[in-house]
Amino acid sequence: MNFLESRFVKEVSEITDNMYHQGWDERNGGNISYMIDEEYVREYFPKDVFVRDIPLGFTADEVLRGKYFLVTGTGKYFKNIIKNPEANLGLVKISDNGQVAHLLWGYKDGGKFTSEFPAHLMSHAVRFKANPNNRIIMHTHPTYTICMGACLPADEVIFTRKLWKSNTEAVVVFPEGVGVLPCMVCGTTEIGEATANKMKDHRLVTWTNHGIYGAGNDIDEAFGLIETVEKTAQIYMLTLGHVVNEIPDEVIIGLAKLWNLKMMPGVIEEK
Ligand code: 2HA
Ligand code: ZN
Repeated sequence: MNFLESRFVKEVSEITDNMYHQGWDERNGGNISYMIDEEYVREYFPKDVFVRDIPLGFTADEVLRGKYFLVTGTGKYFKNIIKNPEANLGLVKISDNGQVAHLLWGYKDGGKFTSEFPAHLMSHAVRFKANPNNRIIMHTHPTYTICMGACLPADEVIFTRKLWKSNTEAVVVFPEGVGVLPCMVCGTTEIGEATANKMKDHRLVTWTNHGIYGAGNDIDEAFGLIETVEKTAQIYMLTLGHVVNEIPDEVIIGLAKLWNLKMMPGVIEEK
């Protein structure tokens, strides 16, 4: 079977096309990594034959060694993936020493994985330990989320509270709240470590003045988390300075009780 026709390539091509059309992924903005179980890889690659090796530039966590990832390429545009997945995506296997990505498929024009691969792999390791079903790390630049981060202190309790108070869906979709990082240099192992540290408690982490990371068991979960933050941030920004009806704390607590959710502590005072 041809990997180009796999559901994995199809899913990533379709969601990146969707995200581009949301206006979130200008130029080469955004990146996705999809951990694919070996049993599925074997349906397309009966044995490992590597096209070339690409150094990671850091040492991947032990839980990721020998694992396979379908990853967007550095400098590649989300809008082009659906037209030419083989040039814009790559399937890599993390080496046994955690220092190399063995390329099995893709990056056809000599490219390599996204510059944010450290943040992706470090986040995968943390989410995988918290939840062995996690498969997706997704990064994008949603406009209203970036606007909202610019209008608030870089504080996850404040950011989460504003989201929960603006849209009744928010606490239901992300009861654990949203992690917030201050503005930092991206593409580095430092921002990767900081992101992964937040991913211990959150499936969502914003990078102030830059964008957001989402994690999930599948593309729908990661995308659904991000689109709910973005929709809520849009509501927040469009009503900023005009709000008459803010969601009362009692309703947020009521929603969490109704759905049996554990809320991020310190955001809403329980009475
Ligand atoms: O890949 O989004 O954060 C382009 C970016 C960098
Ligand atoms: Zn980015």
